[in-house]
Amino acid sequence: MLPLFTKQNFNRMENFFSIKDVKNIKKLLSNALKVKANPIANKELGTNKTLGLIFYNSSLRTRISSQKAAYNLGMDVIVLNIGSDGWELESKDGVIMDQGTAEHIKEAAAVISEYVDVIGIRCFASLKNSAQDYSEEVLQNFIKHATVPIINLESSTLHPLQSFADLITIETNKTKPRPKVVLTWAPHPRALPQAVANSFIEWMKEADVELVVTHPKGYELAPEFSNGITTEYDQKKAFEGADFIYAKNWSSYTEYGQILNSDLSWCVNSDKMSVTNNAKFMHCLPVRRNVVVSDEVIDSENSIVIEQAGNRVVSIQTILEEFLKK
Ligand code: SN0
Repeated sequence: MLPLFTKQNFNRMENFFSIKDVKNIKKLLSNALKVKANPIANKELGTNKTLGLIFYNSSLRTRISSQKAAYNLGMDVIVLNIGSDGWELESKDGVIMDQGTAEHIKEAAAVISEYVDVIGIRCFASLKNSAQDYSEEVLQNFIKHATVPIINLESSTLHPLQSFADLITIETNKTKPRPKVVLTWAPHPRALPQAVANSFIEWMKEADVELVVTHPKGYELAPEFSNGITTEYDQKKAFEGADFIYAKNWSSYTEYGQILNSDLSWCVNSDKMSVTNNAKFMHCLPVRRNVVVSDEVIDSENSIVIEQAGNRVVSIQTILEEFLKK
């Protein structure tokens, strides 16, 4: 069976792995605002086309927003939860497969491409080996062996659909042409990936914003993301005059995957918000209340986390349209 369309047919975008796949970010953002204004304007675009969603890890927003976006475009959706429903997949080349993995990504990616027209994949960082995580073995293998476009639903080091939704949220909430956006590290009981923070920085570097990143010492991100950014180690000082506060925990990159600090004084609270320019509060969710952010802040009028999550439909729908438009 031939896929309805193959990667070679696209002159716009081959895959959506990172912001680097976007040819024109301004145009993509303007397309997103159109999708947001009228989500069902292109109800026929995806007729007889299928989106496949593959999850190695848990998901609430990504899973549901991707399905909703596909339905807005008239697409069908097939979901596979690797681990619980599928075979454990091998991602390394040349291994003797006599252990846990039953199938290689080489066959899996090619076979899934026979059934669906676009594949979305979520596979978090292991947080055990930085070289392995930062090589993006799983997503890159899918890109190599699939014959249809691949969409990153959060890989080891990136979460571009989240960052694109964040950009849309900032664009539609800003009250000045060049807002001050602060990405603040916050504590967390578990070691989490750097993906959301890495991607957010990558997208904000391309946006018309003043970006400041604040975190305790030891939480510096990988140089490919942190190079050229403004870092302020004093969290409250970083918050001064901010228009947007974006909170997110990540584990250490330099002491890879470690929790170096669980100091609750980094929790975003009203006292810190009081030095901002009446900043909006953002977080990608899921969020640990009263660890990452106080109830008072997340329940305040300045919190836009729900609208931000709503924009996840807009971001993936805009990307799906890129692939569906001939
Ligand atoms: C993920 C992360 O990358 O930080 C997904 C965010 C979109 N977050 C978590 O795994 C949080 C889980 C927890 O236990 O709070």
